[in-house]
Amino acid sequence: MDQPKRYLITAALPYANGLKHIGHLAGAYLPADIYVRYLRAQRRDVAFICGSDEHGTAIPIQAMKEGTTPRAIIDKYHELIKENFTDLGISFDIYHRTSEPIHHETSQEFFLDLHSRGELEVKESEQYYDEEAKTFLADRYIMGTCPVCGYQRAYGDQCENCGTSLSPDMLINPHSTLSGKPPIKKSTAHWYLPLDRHEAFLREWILQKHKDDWRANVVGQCKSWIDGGLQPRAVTRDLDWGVKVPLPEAEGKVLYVWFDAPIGYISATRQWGLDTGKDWKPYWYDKDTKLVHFIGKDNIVFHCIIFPVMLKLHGNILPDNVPANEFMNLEGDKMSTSRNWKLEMQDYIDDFIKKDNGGPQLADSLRYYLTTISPETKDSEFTWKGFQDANNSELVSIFGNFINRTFVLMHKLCGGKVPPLHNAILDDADRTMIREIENAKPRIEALLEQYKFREALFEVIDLSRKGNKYMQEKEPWIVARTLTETPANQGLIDNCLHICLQLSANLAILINPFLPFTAKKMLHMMKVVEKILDWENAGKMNLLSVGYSLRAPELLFRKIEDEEVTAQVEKLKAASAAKAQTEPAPAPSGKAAPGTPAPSETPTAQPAKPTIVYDDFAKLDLKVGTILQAEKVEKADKLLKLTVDMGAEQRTIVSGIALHFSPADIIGTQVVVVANLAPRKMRGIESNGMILMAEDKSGKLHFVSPGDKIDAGSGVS
Ligand code: B3M
Ligand code: ZN
Repeated sequence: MDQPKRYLITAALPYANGLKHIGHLAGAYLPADIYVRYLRAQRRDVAFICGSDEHGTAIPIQAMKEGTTPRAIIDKYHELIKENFTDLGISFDIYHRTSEPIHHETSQEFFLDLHSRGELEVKESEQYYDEEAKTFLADRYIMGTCPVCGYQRAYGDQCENCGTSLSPDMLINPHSTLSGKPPIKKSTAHWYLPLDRHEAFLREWILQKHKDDWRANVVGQCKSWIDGGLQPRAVTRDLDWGVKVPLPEAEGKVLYVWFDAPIGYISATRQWGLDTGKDWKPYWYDKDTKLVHFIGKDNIVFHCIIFPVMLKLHGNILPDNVPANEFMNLEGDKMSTSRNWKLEMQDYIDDFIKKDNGGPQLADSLRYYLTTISPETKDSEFTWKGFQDANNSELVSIFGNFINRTFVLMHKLCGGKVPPLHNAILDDADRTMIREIENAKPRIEALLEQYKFREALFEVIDLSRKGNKYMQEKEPWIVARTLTETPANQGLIDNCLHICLQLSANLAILINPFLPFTAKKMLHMMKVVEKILDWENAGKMNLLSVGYSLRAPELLFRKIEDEEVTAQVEKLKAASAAKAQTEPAPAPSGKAAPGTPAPSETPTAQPAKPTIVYDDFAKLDLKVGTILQAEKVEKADKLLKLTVDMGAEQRTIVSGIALHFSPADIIGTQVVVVANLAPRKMRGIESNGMILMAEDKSGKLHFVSPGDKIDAGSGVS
């Protein structure tokens, strides 16, 4: 495989509107960091780019919530998030900001370039407008009910309950988050990126060229977007917070945040070039650069469809891969800022790393557990018990224990020096262990190159497990008892500890991308310089010279106690209970919500369904219906198209229940239908009515049905 000349690695730019949780860390930043540390250990030319995403409606909305200015919000969260990443060992080459002038300049140039090439379209359209606040309602300034899952607090750009990306027009019962009022429609001009013009390119590039080397979930999401019909995407907004649209006729308009944010990768690279004296251009223009975007799955379309089209038009290189992760749940439920069911990086840092018995080893404990449960192919779950087990029975008992035993025994039985290897008396067990050490490198390397971090880490731990087993078999402490009678047995002890010490040095190299603080500590114990961690040294059996004296062992990891775990679970429950008392109950959740963006709530408290009078209820025409037919809606994995017998008529109803029921199973089921709901088009199908569903604690949906079979069309009251 040809090696690229240089690497440009990006991790999604977090919105600087609040603290980020460990779902974000596990989704993008930690895997990116592991990959980058591996590349650096290979002495490859790499730039690791990240920074704050400081535009979009999320920022001014948070400012309103905190009673301050957008500027104060970004200044505050930029610093906090940046420091959190440092504490957790995320080693960006630059952590930039999209509020910097160089970014405004870069994205304006980018926009003008596309504009002057005729690659953007300008169109007048009717958009939601808040008459009271005298402003257009872009993205998160508008809320309503999600047409897919029924969540009542979906934003104009995305439903945070089911992850579907939305446009304001798709919301049911839209209302302004500024005044709480229903908006009116008003005409306004915007610039669009006509994605439809690029369908052939996207099909070829993603669905052909990368169909095998990109993750299946990534290709699958792209395919459903492309098959669903690509539409022109507005790249400007009527807002006053953001990068100004650099055209005289665009007064009062800014670039859409998802237009400028990915350009943030480019402006950050420019800044990094200025800071380091490096030429940044080849990183974005030379085909011999490998560009990899690390993101969470809710960012896939932006990084795989929209941004690549922009890059292609602008003459830049395209990403070689976009290893997007699925979501990480927490203690049996999806992570959620609005319900306060989360573990922020800050909390972990305060409760573990910055405590008396903490320190960077606790950063590695978290990095370890998050990597072992990395949601690479499917959603995964963080539990405190799981964290404790991974730390105590793997890091402490296997890896840490091996290193510790090796150092203790080397001091006890070999005078604190690296013993020689006596080739003449090597036995099978020794030779097998040596082979294992040599073979681990290519295996781990192949996994890392394929972004399979959890498997790669498993291999490292497995190697230390083999070390323990080898030592257990050799029992040098027992052999030591025979020395007075058979002094030549020192040779057996030497061989065992020589091999274990070379294995320790190998483990330092192999663990370094994952647990950098641990690798550092091991260097200190081995009294060697950082250079030894070069990846090319892995697999070698001469890393520590014979006769070299090593330091006394230090414990690499500490145990996590039961009380710590219980306290965390309680803290989590208390925080979410406290939130539930001050906030309205969120609508039922069907499935895991996005792991990457921190959901922010609207500043206007949403009424927790106010009391109604009987007349309000009486407006609902509820009827019993019998499902006659059910089929999946093409290109919409959540929707079923149902034909429902309503007695006097048959209705077509589109329902967002496809993830919960298979069509064949529900034929003949009796359901309760809201029969007088205004018709709505979903995926081109007119839906006439809504089916009532109940959701249990696990998020599973159940039909609300009459107890006995009754005539279709019967009234419900
Ligand atoms: N800030 C959304 C997110 O945090 C967005 C990512 C931008 S990456 C260019 O999920
Ligand atoms: Zn939804």
